[in-house]
Amino acid sequence: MDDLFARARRRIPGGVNSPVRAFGSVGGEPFFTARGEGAHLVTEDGRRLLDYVQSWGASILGHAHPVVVEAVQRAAADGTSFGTPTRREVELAETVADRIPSVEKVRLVSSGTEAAMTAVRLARGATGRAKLLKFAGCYHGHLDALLVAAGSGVATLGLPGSAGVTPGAVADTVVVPFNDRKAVDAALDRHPGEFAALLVEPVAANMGLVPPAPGFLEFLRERATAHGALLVFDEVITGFRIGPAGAQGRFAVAADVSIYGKVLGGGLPLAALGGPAAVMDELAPLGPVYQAGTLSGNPLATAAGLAVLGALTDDHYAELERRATTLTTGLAAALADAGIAAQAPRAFTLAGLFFRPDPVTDYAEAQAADAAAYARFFHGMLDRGVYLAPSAFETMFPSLAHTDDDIARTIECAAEAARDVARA
Ligand code: KE4
Repeated sequence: MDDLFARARRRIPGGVNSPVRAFGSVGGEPFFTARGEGAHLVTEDGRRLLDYVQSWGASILGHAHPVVVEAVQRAAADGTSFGTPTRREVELAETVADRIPSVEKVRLVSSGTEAAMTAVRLARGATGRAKLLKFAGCYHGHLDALLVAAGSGVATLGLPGSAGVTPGAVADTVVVPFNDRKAVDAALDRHPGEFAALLVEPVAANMGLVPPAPGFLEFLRERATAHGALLVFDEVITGFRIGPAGAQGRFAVAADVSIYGKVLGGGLPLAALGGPAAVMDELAPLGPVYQAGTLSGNPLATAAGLAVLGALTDDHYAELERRATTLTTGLAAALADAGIAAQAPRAFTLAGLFFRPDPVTDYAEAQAADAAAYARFFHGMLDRGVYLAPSAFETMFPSLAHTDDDIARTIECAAEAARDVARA
């Protein structure tokens, strides 16, 4: 078989089109996927892997689900992009607004980064303020202003931020620890009246999985209102994933601007930001905050997104939560039985894994977890046909295609892989 990775490295930096795919923090070379089948990936070298990455959370029904494939095939037959308004953009915006009480209007874009970048500019334009408060370990895409103490690929590669991000680009970005109320108050008090936005992943999933402490989101809601800043929930992962109305539904906390992606696009390049009309109407062409995109609201992506949202019922979320519970309970037991200090947190339908003796509440604690043990466990599982994220700073996404047998097999593999880790 031709060496795809060697060819890739000759023509693509690092051989990948997104750094976290490169296996940099777990070692070894990435496999190449030929196709997806429900809960599985089929690799170019013929392996069939049980996939808990599910395109980093973009797939919730499982890969190549018929309703998505048929919707995209039908849409493609009519053309791939028009650069004009289309019916499905209206239908998708209406669907999001119907499900998220705080969202009256929606702007569709092509990636989570683009949605976050637009949300930052919108918050600054709407408030006339410059400062941004973000949380260490949260990741909002690779926009300059938020590439400080970011999670996901930035954390995976151990980068302080990124070369090319100028001090000026982050001069107005204040970073505090997740779940740290005192640090939030200190930042707000240090810069009274200057914050345009408080940005947060309502359930942090890019430093590993770290749920908000009880009352933390309500605290951020109250402080944002008190200080005249917009509360921006980055729900690219949690949106339509942890419940029908994402984190805002689960925690009953309304954001001023909400960011969506992944599930919303059904695996196609689509993301969105939404909020009250009074805020969203600041966006061009109505308002002075410019934003644009050739492929925004792409007809194939809106077809996929509508197909996925149309297929999801409340019962499906209950089922996903049951599977995540079985998975995390089983993983915790398997690792404990092998005498390994590990945590397997769950946030509704999301599952996490940290190699450390006690629960993780912020980025510093996530960074203190045993990344080498994670890497050994990752390979032990991959060798047994189970694909976890190739980074300790990500999350597991059981899909509706993962059967009880799949999860039982995962736990069996974990017990064996845990013994490998213990022996190392
Ligand atoms: P994209 O620009 O990658 O579509 O979305 C950026 C983004 C924004 N907000 C949150 C909460 C996110 O998790 C992401 C992207 N997630 C990572 C994985 N956790 C993408 C994987 C990658 O970078 O390849």
